[in-house]
Amino acid sequence: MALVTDPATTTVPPSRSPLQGDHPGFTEAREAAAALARATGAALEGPDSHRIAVVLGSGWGGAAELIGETEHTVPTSELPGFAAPSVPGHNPTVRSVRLADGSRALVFGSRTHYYEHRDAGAVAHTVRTAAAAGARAVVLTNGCGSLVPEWGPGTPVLIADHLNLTGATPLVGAEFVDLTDLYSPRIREIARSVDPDLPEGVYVQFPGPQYETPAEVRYAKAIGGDLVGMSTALDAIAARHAGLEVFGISLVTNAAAGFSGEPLSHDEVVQAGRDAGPRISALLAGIIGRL
Ligand code: 8IG
Repeated sequence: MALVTDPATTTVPPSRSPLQGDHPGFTEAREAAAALARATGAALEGPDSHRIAVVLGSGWGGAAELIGETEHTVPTSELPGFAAPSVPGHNPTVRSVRLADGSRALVFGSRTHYYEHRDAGAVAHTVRTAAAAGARAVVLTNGCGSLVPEWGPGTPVLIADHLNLTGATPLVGAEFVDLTDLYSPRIREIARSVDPDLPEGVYVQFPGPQYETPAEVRYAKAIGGDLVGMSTALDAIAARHAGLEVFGISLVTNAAAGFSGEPLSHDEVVQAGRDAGPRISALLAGIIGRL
């Protein structure tokens, strides 16, 4: 059978203006974007809207300062629809940042993870809010485990594709969203113009919150994975569905279970992020500056 998508059943083309159509989560995202516009003085479309959104994952927290000048910091608790975060070290604010060219970006200090509420709709709210706020592209960052021995802690890796092993989706009903080239080849090229040595790999999202067993890590490797984590794939699906161009970049914070002979700890993850912080912050700022 040929792997060709029938246009008649493809309701969502890969590129369209953000947040078109009806979806249960879109209404609340529009409300959150309106509240964000009030809090930041931004428009919801056009040159004074937030044209890019960035989601900071584990290890990426230091990047916000280098991306641009923070003009407003809004706790997500003041915006409709954001679940209260439950991860130590995660910062539940969204910043309105002025980029060097005068345009505006939204920088989310944390994300909602699937494992927090077992609700992919809660995960999707961040990127849907970004789309409703006028963003055209979203930069998804995360900390992850590595299945590639050469990619040790502190290595940034471009996400080329993903395997969604959560069994979940932020989509509801017959929403046939194309995920070919989900992770924008255009923006990956821009990233490599900032750092030509950036490797790229396939990110595997497990549901979490437990880390993998060594057997699950071997399985992830056998089916084509390079990185393991607990985020990003669901966010990316929701972002594409919302009409955003998606870019994903991981920071390896640990060798995946069974690769290093050491048990995994959250402290190790936090420390690897601290050590790599200055370098990956500069990298991220460089990429965003060229978008
Ligand atoms: I940071 O090794 C971080 N997040 N599933 N496995 C999974 N998630 C992670 C890991 C890891 N490291």
